[in-house]
Amino acid sequence: MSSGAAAGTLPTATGGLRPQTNACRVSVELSGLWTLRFDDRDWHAGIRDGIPVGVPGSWNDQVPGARDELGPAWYERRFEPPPLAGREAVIRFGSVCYAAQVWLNGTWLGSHEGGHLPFAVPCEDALTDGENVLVVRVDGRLARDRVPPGMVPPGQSHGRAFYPDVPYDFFPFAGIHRRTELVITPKDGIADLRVQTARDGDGAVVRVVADAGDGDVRLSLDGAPIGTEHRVDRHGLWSPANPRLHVLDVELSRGGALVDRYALRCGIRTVEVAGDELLLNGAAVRLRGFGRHEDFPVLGRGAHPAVAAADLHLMRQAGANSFRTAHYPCDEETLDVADQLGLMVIAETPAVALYFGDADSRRRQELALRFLAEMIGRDRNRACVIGWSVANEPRMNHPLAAEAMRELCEAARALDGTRPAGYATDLPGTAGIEAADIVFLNSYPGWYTHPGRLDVAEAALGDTLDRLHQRHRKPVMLTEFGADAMPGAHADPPSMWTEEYQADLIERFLRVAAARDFVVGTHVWAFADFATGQADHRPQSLNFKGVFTRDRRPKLAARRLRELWQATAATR
Ligand code: BDP
Repeated sequence: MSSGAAAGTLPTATGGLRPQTNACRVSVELSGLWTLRFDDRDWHAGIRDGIPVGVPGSWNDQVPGARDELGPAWYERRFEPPPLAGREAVIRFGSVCYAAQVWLNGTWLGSHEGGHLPFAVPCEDALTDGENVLVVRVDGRLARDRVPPGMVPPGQSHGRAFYPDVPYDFFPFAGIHRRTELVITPKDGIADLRVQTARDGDGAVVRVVADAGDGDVRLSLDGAPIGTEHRVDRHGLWSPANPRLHVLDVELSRGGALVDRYALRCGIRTVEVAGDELLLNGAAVRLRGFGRHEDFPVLGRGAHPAVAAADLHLMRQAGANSFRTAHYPCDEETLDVADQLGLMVIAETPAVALYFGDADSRRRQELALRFLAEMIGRDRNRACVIGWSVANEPRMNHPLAAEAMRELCEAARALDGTRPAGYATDLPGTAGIEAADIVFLNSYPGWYTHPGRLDVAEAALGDTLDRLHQRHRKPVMLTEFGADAMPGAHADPPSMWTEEYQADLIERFLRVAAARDFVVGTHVWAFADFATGQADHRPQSLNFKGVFTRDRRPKLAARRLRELWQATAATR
């Protein structure tokens, strides 16, 4: 399992360059009302007697009786395209959960496995001038050979049983979850773009690689021509205090005629791990923020820019400077907001609750590697993304587990040597952590252990952090900690499930972390309450560890965090 070989065989991002509309390119958004059918007859040529359903959105909370439905189901959308004028066309999906098969006018276009990541299928041969019928078969069923896995054998699940039968703590929403676009681009145009930064004194050097075949490529930054290497001084760098974004323009011409153009709005900054510190633009930084699910009433896991903007504004208002996209890559528009507001992001793959040693474990690992490559391919030019989380809470009870985590961390570094990689573990001290650049720790004293004992929990957390650091001698980030709080529940002295208990636990744990220089960040679990399957420990099928309710009303902890975090500088 050499990482070099593994990385070399990984496919590149299948979503391609993010769509945009300009003089050379057209993106037609296909969001809106689609038609849906919940049966598995063959509807690839077009659906009869379907029902209306909103896209993006999960079907589960839109259609009465479909809450636990995971498909397969069929979606249809009719549209008239603008003239192709000799250009290429693809249909690009931002995320379909979990597997998609796509037809246009009865012609097979392609398929994709895995949610939360974009993919594009070429369509110009099937496209007609008039009305076109786009059909997508969506399969959200749970299976052991999928990532994340479902219906796992007893003993391979983290906690208690859920319905639907998932080994992770969030609802397995299904549907077309993000933007779908008809994307028209010039033939042999700009296929890919890579912007890498390296520290140079108190500024940074940017290297731009444009994959554009033959032709003249001209680059400019904020309107001024630049070469493929360009120095930016400290005033031009992106940071939470000054989230400065530049516009990188790429123009491709052949024989003196403009063939293609692409404008990338990007921040320029560097990230390094040095000793026990995480450095942003050469200065030590500590992350303060949340783990955030994409979850909202009615939308399910469907992306909406208003929710993304509202959430990240609330984070900023609380004084947060970062979040983790638990437990899958977030929507691209959310990253736009993060870039603009100066929120640092740990981007996580969909590899949650992996387990090892059965007949499907190599397939799951191949999928985890593929999804990691797709995520890095999509997000590698983002200033806001400052680290990769290659997995969340894998089962470490098999010797292959440590090897798998090593392989994923090494693959992340081979694909992108400019950001630290790690995986979130709830089992400190297990093998495989040495492959991580930062130890990402999920820890729940005061909740799953030491219930009701905040004093004991505080000491236990300090002890875990110290042992972890002594053993691994690298920075530690507390990627999860928290307590469920029922909105409106109060007690004095605080007791479990009350808003006071949650706020006090968070305050104590922030203090424990602040007292240790090697702790480079604290992310409260979670930003907002979120939907789970049904389980004895999940009242109303919700995880109540949110600092905000599912509809984004603040709990006591929101104000407490604001008081604590607003007093903290962005860097130490
Ligand atoms: C952590 C998991 C997270 C859960 C959380 C909890 O990473 O997905 O939601 O526990 O139980 O271990 O609240």
